[in-house]
Amino acid sequence: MTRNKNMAALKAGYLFPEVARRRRAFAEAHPDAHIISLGVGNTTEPLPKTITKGLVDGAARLGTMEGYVGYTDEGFIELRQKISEVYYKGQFSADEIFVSDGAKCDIGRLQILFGSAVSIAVQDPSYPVYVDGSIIMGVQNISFLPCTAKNNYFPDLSAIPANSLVYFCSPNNPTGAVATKEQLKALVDTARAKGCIIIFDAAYSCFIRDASLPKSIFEIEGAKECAIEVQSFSKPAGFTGVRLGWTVVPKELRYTVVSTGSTTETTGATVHSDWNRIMGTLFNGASNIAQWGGLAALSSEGQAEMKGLCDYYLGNAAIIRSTLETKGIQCIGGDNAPYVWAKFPGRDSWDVFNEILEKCQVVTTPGAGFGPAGEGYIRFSAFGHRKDVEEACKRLGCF
Ligand code: PGU
Repeated sequence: MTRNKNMAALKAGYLFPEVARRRRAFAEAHPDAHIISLGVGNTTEPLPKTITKGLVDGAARLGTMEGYVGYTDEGFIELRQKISEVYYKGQFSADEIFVSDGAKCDIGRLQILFGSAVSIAVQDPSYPVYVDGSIIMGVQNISFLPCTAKNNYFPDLSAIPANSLVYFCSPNNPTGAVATKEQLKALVDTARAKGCIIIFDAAYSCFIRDASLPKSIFEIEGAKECAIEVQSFSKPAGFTGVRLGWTVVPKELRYTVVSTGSTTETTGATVHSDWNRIMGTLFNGASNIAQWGGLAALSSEGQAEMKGLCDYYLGNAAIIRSTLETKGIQCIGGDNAPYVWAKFPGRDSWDVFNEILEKCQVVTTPGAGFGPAGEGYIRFSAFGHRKDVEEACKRLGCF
């Protein structure tokens, strides 16, 4: 039996297990150290009351004759309708919303939809799953679109190859930058003109506090013809371990190619019908208990609880950012996102990661793990108990 040869094309291990490996090695060498993690973006606060009740009641229903349900296919209809109403002003029918076990899992399955011959374009830096997942699929043509201080963290759209799959994450992981409506409009117009499809990752939309900033690609006219959106309950509802998310695939979305200025539809099949086929074949629905939790999260009390959780983490982010800025370290993010992106000019980001771990016993994430343009940066995650974040900041103050 031979190995999937694409595995050998991956540069290194997945970023976060590598961070965890270094943390473990440090802990073994320093058994008395109290290590604080501002590394992986993992929620830490307990589930709020209404959301917990939704899960508990859901589990109890499964123990009754009237309440029992088995496979739920693409998700409970009520949940799909509620998602459309709460997040998209009802502009999607329930069958355009596919409930999933999380955004990361759907990003992996979406790659199957487009196969290995596709060219992809990604923001650089960005969530490593876009590139690593594509490499595992056998994708060879990858365009990195630098997003740095020089371009105000928005890529040069002219560098997007025609007919490519474009990954776009806003608020961005790791920089925390959020694209404006005008910028997303330009992205949508470019995608339509060049025959591209956008996979828009909105996993952090709940952290957007500036009301002028878009929370979904579907706030932009024309997006239904060129975009898929992945979303998650992980960060707003604390469902990183419960697992629940969704993907919106509009029925208007078509496979098209553009060459010498003209657009041709490549097949009668819609992306929606293919996604239905893939999900029906490879996925058996999200946990029904998680879905009842999701429904509770979308009730008005649940929405207030989700906002409370996000505000808590944004409070942490503000503390981290002001600590770093007081030290004269240039930062962005943390205001509409749970990550602070800090600049260490001319430094190797793994070296800075090691230095912070050794001097402060604080775990971070090195920018280079998010793409070539991340070199020289460190990502600080705002997910943590307040007292740990305060303690970490005290230590960061003196490194
Ligand atoms: N999309 C983005 C942009 C993310 O940053 C993350 C989590 C996800 C999706 C995952 O969403 P789920 O719905 O929970 O599947 N990123 C974290 C956790 C690390 C990881 O490997 O997912 C982070 O620290 O970047």
